[in-house]
Amino acid sequence: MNTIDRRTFVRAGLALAGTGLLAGCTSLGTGASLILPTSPRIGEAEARRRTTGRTHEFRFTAQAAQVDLGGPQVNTWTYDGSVPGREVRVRVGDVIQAELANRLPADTTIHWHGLALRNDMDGAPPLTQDPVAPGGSFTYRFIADTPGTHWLHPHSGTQLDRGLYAPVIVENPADPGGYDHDWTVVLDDWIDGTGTTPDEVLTRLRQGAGGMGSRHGMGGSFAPGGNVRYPYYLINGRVPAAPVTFTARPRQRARIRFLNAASDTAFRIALGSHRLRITHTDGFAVRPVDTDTLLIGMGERYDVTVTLGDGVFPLVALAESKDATALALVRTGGGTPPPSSFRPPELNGEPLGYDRLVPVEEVQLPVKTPDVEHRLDLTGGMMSYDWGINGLPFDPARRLLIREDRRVRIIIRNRTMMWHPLHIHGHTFQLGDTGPRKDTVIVLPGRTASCDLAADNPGQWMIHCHNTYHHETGMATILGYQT
Ligand SMILES: [Cu+2]
Repeated sequence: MNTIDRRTFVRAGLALAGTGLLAGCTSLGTGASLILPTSPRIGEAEARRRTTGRTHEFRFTAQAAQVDLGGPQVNTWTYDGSVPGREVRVRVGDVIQAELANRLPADTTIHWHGLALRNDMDGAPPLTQDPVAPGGSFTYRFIADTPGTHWLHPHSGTQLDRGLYAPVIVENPADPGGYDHDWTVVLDDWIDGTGTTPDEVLTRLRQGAGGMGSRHGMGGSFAPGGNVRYPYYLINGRVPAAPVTFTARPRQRARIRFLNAASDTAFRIALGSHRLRITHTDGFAVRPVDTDTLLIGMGERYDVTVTLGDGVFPLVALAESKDATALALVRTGGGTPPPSSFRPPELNGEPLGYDRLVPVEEVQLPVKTPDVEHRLDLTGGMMSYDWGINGLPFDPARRLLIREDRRVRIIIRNRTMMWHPLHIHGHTFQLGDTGPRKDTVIVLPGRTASCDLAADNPGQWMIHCHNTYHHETGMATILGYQT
């Protein structure tokens, strides 16, 4: 177990709060009293969660390993030697007990992305726990009461851009079902072990334009969707030359859970000769809507159902503005797979916008005037690589202060030339008045996203861009409950 006293980091935070060094319009006053991860309020919130009482035990060993991507062999960091890591699958209300053993040469933790779980299990060091040191371990234990397609990954440096990620499926018995297969499709952009580590990518990005055009260069064009050119794009850890194949029978229905685990790449998705019926985003049900293609930002998830034709079909994820694809195959009959670079015409359709997603009634936040409003301007640029919020890089002493049981509105304005998938920990929000419930939202350049949430999960929570490199260089802040 962790040898460092948990209170060390908590005291450090309190000490800062008393110094008056805090800056910014929403910083802590000297009198502010935060609900910390060690507060009894965290356990009280957990006691209010509905549980089945069933516990599922998992063990994740974070370790270096050589991984076969379907041809390319890469040395990288993994959970238990595989990319993606083993899928966690439980039912809503079950208890997840997961031991993380750290055999990496660096501190790490597990963040449970999409789960509105108890604050001290959120895995965001040093805010919610001390990092787990090399050779150390930490056991996560919490009620998983957020149904849907979620995932887990570290929350340290650029580790997410290695092979450290795994799906977390929280099944909902109330889902209508009506499908024969349940497939998970994990998208990723890959560079680690190909001659450049994610840490080196970060260094070059920080060097700005001077670092561009070098080996595995940062894309010279200012593509709004991402700037790192990756050698490979993967579905379930495989390059297009050696795709995973999902098998079924014609006319069967499949539920496909898409999850974008990439660090700097949005993907446009299509299944050749099929329409996708979207049923959920970020775990929350929407009124079913059909589309040829959808765009999925880093950290986002979409569940779709498809009624399968007869033959072999390419499931293609086009790396947005990067002119490269990831591939899987769906096979229900005979036939020759298309070439690995094939792009189904469905990709040329208009990707479905958030405005066409309507949450089902059960997941809609009741209409309420917000008690508090926070404005987050996303700032910075590609050249200076100075990503931040309200013109400032991340400062652990700064908080967006809120109180329990209030309705909170967070207005995110993108003042940059790139788009950013913003992720809020521990909560889900409703986009606008009637938009979908989500935990990660793409905010396009010059656009604004209004996110309403119920402050029902006390603690200290990260809000950040899910572009690993934007997050690491400063586009992050903290949503802080105070007493
Ligand atoms: Cu960003």
